[in-house]
Amino acid sequence: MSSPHPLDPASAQEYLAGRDILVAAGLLPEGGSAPVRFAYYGLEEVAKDEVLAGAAGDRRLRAFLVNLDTGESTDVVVSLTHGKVVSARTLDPARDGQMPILESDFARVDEITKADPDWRAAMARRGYRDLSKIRTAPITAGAFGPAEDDRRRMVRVLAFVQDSEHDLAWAHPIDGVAAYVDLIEKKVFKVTDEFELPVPRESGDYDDEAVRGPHRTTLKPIEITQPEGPSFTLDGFALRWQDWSMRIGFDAREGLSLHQVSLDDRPVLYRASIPEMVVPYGDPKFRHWQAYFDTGEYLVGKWANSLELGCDCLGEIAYLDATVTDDTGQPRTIPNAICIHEEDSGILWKHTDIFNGSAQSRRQRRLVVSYFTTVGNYDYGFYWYFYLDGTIELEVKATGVLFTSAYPGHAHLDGDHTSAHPGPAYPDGANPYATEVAPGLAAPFHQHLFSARLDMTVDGLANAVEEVDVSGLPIGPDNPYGNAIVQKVTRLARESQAGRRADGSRGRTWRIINTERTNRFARPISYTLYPESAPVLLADPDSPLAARAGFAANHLWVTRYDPDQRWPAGDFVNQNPGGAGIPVFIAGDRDIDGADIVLWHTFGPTHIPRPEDWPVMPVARCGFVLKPTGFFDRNPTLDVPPPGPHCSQG
Ligand SMILES: [Cu+2]
Repeated sequence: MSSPHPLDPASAQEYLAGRDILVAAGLLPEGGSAPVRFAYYGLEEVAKDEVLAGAAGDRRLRAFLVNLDTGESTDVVVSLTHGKVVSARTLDPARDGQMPILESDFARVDEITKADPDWRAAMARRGYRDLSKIRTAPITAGAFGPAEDDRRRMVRVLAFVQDSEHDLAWAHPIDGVAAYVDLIEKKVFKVTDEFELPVPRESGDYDDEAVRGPHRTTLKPIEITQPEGPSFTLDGFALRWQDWSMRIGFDAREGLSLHQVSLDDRPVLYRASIPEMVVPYGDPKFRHWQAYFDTGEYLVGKWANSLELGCDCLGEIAYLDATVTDDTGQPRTIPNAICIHEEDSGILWKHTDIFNGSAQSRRQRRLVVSYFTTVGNYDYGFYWYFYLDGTIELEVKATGVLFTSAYPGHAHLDGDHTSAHPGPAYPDGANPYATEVAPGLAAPFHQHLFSARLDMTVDGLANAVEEVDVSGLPIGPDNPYGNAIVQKVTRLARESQAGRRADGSRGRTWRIINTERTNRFARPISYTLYPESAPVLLADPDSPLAARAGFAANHLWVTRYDPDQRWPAGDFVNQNPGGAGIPVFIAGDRDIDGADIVLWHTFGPTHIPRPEDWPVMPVARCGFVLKPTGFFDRNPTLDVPPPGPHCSQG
């Protein structure tokens, strides 16, 4: 095995080698009776100090093992370098939570649910006796009590009807009923059946011409060509473009990661990724538990799409494959999972000077590193942009199909087999927690809250964060006409002070400064984080969900770098009782002024679905921007040539 760079993703050969070590250690019985499966398998990265010192480091893999018969869950780290198990810890589910959902859980849950007499009776009462048309959606359980439920490795199941092979099941939710499935006992241990609403009938099959209409014929071709090829180079996982350089990583849990992002050979980010996201739904009825941590519970990287040239990405594209594993730890390659390309991005700068007659125009360009993943009904694209002027942007594209329920008040939909008994659930015949998106079809209000982990190294390791607000000043002796504009700068000195909210009314930004290096104005070299000012977690701070999504209580957290602090909702998110992740990280209240620091940035939309989001949702964008702020001494793009000789006059 040729030796990889310490930050390269784990290879197929490495996964197999790690598997052999687990077998030899007796942790993975082969061909035997104990069905031990991998809920996660990925690279355990070498610590930063070793990487920066140029050490090869110990190449390690981490495996989350689950015994399907006993539920025993073991967190194992193996060293490939030394060919041995480094650590193995058995989880205490009541304290630690459960391992993530397995791929095979989807089929297992469907089988278990459909075999349950109570659930079948609930379906039959709604007119559904042919279970072959019913699709089950297993939803992670959270921790809502009672304790005897929380002790189980479990999911909750909602059901949909798929009328024909190509029908869109999400258009036909069977509302009011849920099955609670114990994945270890392999049985339904509870069915909640609270109300009945007609199953919405209108087709949502957007591939069906009868639904979408004929394709429009008025779009003329757009072709992107780069006759001399792209301006970037990719050497293994090392990417260079203009003054940017970085390494690309990929993990089954968090998906794409970027490492050692530098500009002009000056470091900016040691590591950037989106290690968690939560999608809490705001319907307090029987589905109050509906909230997915797509990363920690379902593993977004594992569901990465294979991208198609000309469909998903246009132009001169370089692709990287991703290697993940299946439940048995066997490697699986996702071809063309990561897309790298260059895009024109409109005007970079432009001016027509009224005095000297100069008329100049320059084109902005960006390097795009992206991937797309499908988690159940939703699809998410993660697009990192690097611009000529030093700007870094993350854009998340949310698309796919809304998660649906039934909307009350459409008794006329009551067809041949369903009767409406919403009872006290919706006394007014309206649902204040959802939008009606098709007749009798509801899309509950929800949030998509992402956590970006930004391990900053702005021109070096000694960094600090300043919160910068802008405001006017009242009329006074120094401001007689009341026009003054000032910045209020607050240094975040300790972790306890650094849980912060965005504030659009003050133009609030966070400046990551180097505490040792200054620019030609004797000001700190810095980068500024520009947040969007969307709501943070709307669930009550005393709610069971808020306890498990501590990171989502604020837009910003700043912690001192610790190689073990990787996951903002904790290492084991599924059925975690709460308090893990960020609340633990900041409990030591460490000094973050002039230190090696990590920013954790919460962002994402609160989604009030629109009728236009149905039956498939046009991309909704969210993200953040990082801009150099005194990192350079002037506009670093004066040397960008005009796009053509006719674009430069005077
Ligand atoms: Cu949404």
